[in-house]
Amino acid sequence: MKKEKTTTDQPRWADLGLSDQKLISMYRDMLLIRRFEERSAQEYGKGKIGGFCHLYIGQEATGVGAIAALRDDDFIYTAYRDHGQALARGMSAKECMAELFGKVTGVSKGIGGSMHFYDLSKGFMGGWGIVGGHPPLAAGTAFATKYQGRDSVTICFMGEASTNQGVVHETLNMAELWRLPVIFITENNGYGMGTAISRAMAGENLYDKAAGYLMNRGAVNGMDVIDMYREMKKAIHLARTEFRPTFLEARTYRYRGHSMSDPGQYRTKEEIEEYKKKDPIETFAKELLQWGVLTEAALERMEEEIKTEVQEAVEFADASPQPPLEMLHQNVYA
Ligand SMILES: Cc1ncc(C[n+]2csc(CCOP(=O)(O)OP(=O)(O)O)c2C)c(N)n1
Repeated sequence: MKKEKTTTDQPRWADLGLSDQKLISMYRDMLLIRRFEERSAQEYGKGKIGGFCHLYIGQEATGVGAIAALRDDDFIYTAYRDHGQALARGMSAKECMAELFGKVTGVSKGIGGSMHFYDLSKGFMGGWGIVGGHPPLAAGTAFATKYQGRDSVTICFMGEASTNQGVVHETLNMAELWRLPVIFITENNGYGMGTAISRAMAGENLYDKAAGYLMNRGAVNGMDVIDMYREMKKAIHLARTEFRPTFLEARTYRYRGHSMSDPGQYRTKEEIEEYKKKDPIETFAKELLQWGVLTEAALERMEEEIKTEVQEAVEFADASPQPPLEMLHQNVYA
């Protein structure tokens, strides 16, 4: 039922200055990611997509809420579960699907594939496959922008398992010591491949790991796009105005396997169903309807538009050429 907007009864985002248009675009981004990824799974099954393919389904609010809080001149690093964040940053469904298909029209010219989306023009610095390998690069970019006297911020998504890597700790230490404008967003989806975090990590709260470096830190509900946006706005403000880094633990969940070849024997169907009850897209749709930001008809229209967008992306990817043979020797060091 639609709620009347009164001064005493306000949506929980009332203090964030989010226009209806922005709220709708955040919702649309999450829905596009979900439909894009569902279709990617189908195309993988048909053999159109090869190699690794890690889906983001369930985690959409984390990427969208964080990226919606950025400026165009900010930078993003992420791990291999990168399709959703690329779409949230405005990389087109066509170019993203073409990359998955290994085609030259893809975001990385078809030579990166699922784990290595990249677009410098959007400050999207990849798509990295080595667990814990990219946080030092993100700190490097933050160092560079500070050195250049710019007020850009760099954000770095990583999985919770990466925080067991020594290099991540070296990076946290230096980020705090050097006051770098970087935000480490650890997407705690509960599992590193088939290993539950409780079996691999000492301690209760992941964000405690940043305590040793006295870094600004905390946890956020990563299944909630508004909570994510709110916490990111605070962290971005600190980074932009005071060069203070933040370690944010986004508590989320992935519905699908670690990658396409995961039998999923390490968790129960019941557990997955419990999380689906808190689905970030469905819960946000309900709220937007309640507050009259969207109507049922608008939601249906959006669903149709996205269906077409994803279908056109697949057709584009399918019809695009493979990278030419001469590219084999380009962009290699030796
Ligand atoms: C240094 C390194 N060790 C092991 C692997 C193999 N590996 C790939 S993904 C993964 C699990 C990482 O889990 P997490 O960081 O929590 O990210 P999630 O998959 O949950 O998004 C592992 C161990 C790797 N890619 N790099």
